Amino acid sequence: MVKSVLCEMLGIRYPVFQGGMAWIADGRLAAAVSNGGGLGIVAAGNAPAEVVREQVRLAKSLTDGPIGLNIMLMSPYVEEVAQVAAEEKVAVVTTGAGNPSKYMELWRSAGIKVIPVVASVAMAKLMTRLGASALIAEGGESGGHVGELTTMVLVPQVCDATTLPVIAAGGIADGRGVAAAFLLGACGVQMGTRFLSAEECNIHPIYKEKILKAGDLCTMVTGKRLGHPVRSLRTNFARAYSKAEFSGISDEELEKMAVGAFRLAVQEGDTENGCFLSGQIAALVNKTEPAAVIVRSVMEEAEPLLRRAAEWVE
Ligand code: TUI
Repeated sequence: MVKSVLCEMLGIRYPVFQGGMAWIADGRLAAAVSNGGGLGIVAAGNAPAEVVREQVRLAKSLTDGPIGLNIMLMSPYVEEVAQVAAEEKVAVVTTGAGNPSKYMELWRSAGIKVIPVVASVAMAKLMTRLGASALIAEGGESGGHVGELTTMVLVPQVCDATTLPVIAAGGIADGRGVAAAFLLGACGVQMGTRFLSAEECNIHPIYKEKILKAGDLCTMVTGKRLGHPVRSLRTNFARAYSKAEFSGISDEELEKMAVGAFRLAVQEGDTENGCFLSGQIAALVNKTEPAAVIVRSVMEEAEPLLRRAAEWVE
């Protein structure tokens, strides 16, 4: 059994978070992960507050384990969703795609553990000062909105910048990734792409198939021109969007191209107009399994690797 301070802090068996994937991480997936001993996280994404509340309540009704809520800070409903987190008293709030400073006190005073995603050392220091309980250091190998740095480079620097527990994310999908993350100084991991293949993950079958079939070079980053780089599968849509970014079209037209693209991927499996968010590690995701099996097996794989780490030294 791998020991981690995160397990005691959160009352979980395995130090494995399921990423707060917008449009994807619903109450059912989150509950399945928490029932498997990890931390299941409902994603607010761009959803209105009442939809988020409903999914949080659904998750809680399906598990006795703790439930997290991921708040996407660029959401038009961010203010209301921040209140829902406090009202529903979720165990953990994670944040993404921005700076959650102005909500920290609201969540902390509701007894919620705040665990923001940080993509830089400066943000790690700020969040430590503002009372975060732990930090998620997410490298640009991840799917969705990405920062500049890779996991290999970001995690040790965040560990040096804080006394808080650090959870590594981006590019982790098996026990090797978990072991590597621990050797970089992390005491937990967050995985998104690996959970896309979970039985309880309610995405369109075409999306799941694409992840299971993906190879090493199957993702690309688009959206840099508008300041929101996003990693997704290299589909016709992603190629066309990328081409448009370097053409003469206006920012407004470019923005219009992406409207509804996450939903079209998740709900319709539309490869012409949908944006299939995925991490670079998709090539290592090859089978569909219950979420609980994923949580347990990555940690069971990591265990002998961490033991063997000592064998490098005479
Ligand atoms: O947030 C994510 N992944 C996401 S969010 C998303 S939805 C979206 N919609 C429209 C445009 C872009 C995204 C899909 N995937 N991961 C966590 C993450 N957070 N990655 C990077 C960051 C981050 C970036 C900058 C966190 C903090 C930050 O600080 C900015 C600042 O104000 O200094």
